[in-house]
Amino acid sequence: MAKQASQHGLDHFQDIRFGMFIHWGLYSIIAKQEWVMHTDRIPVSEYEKLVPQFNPVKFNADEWVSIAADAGQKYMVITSRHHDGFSMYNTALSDYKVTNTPFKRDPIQELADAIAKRNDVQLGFYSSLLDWHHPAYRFRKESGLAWADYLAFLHGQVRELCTNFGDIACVWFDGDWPRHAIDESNAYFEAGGSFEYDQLYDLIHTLQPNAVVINNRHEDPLPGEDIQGFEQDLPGVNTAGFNTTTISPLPLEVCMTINDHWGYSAADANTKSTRHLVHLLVRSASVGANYLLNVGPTALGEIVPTHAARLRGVGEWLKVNGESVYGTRAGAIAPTEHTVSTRKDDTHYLHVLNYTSDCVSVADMPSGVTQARVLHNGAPLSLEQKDGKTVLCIPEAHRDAFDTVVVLS
Ligand code: JFZ
Repeated sequence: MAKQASQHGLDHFQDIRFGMFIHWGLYSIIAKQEWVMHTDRIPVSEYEKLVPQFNPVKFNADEWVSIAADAGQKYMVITSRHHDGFSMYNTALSDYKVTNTPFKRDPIQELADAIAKRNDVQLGFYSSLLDWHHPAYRFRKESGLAWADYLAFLHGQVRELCTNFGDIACVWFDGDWPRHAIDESNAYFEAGGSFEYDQLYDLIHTLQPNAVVINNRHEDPLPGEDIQGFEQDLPGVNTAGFNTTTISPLPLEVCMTINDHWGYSAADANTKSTRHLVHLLVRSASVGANYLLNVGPTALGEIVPTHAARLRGVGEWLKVNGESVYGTRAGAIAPTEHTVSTRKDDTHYLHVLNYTSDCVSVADMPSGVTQARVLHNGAPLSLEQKDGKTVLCIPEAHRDAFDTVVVLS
């Protein structure tokens, strides 16, 4: 039976509610998202030619961490190694890594150092279960390596991530698909192979008792998985087509792109508006989910300025209204078309996201609520009873452009 994260770690992870996801790697050079090696059928030997080109001279760990902090994001989950198999830190277990590029530096170590200087952001790691580069994963037959060699690599890297960078927030796994290895004639074959999750998760829970384990499997959580993750959709919504899982009683996390791709995509200008991002964050919080919002930095090491600006916009809203997000749990007031709610013990936060008229009515006002005030300016609002519902009218002058929070106590 696999261990779980500590209760403190689980509570803390839910309290922090908002994180920055970072997809960054060799693929950022091609600027056509993180799957480009696969989608453009680039052979390993060709893809390796990106190594001498990787030199993100504009990378500044303090700047990335301060963008996250300004956005109100309390954790950063960065790709330690994505499906392309390239390690973005100075792993001892592979030469295919960032410190062997012209950049030479270890950006993840630098992020850990930048984070250690402050107390408002934590580091977490994305780890790919599949690996298009590792010979024991892909070129099983001709390499003479066995599945056990890949497992030793994967588990060994997770041990490094849990040992070398101080206290971490989470390990975020991805890529648990049936293994398609490649044989001598470059043909795919189904190759099987268990990731030995019990051991892998135990390793994390032993080395980092407060860190939570997430595996983006889109299936019911396994023992040792602390958080149930949803990708590109709110829990219970399935626009992406792959979010058919039932919602478990575990704490939840929603991850989303800020535009339409994870890894840097030069052609993608479809950035979500600040208002929409605030809505997605509070809609996540209202169902008890963290919101992990992705950015794909450029090959030069910059978070795209438009993305940084949107994030800072969310942070401006949170500076005033953060009380209605951090430390809250799923709302007790049922969502309507224009409102959702969050809750902290006996205090309920009604988030008015859209106005079609001046008043909103609440059909299921929790008993004991006698007072209402606008969070951002303290203005008292009256609670009128009408047709068995509680009606709240919010004068225009008291509204927030993104989400007017009404504190009910
Ligand atoms: C995965 C990755 O492949 C992708 O590159 C990115 O890192 C994202 C966060 O996660 O995408 C997935 C993973 C699982 C499914 C679909 C997309 N799934 O199970 O349907």
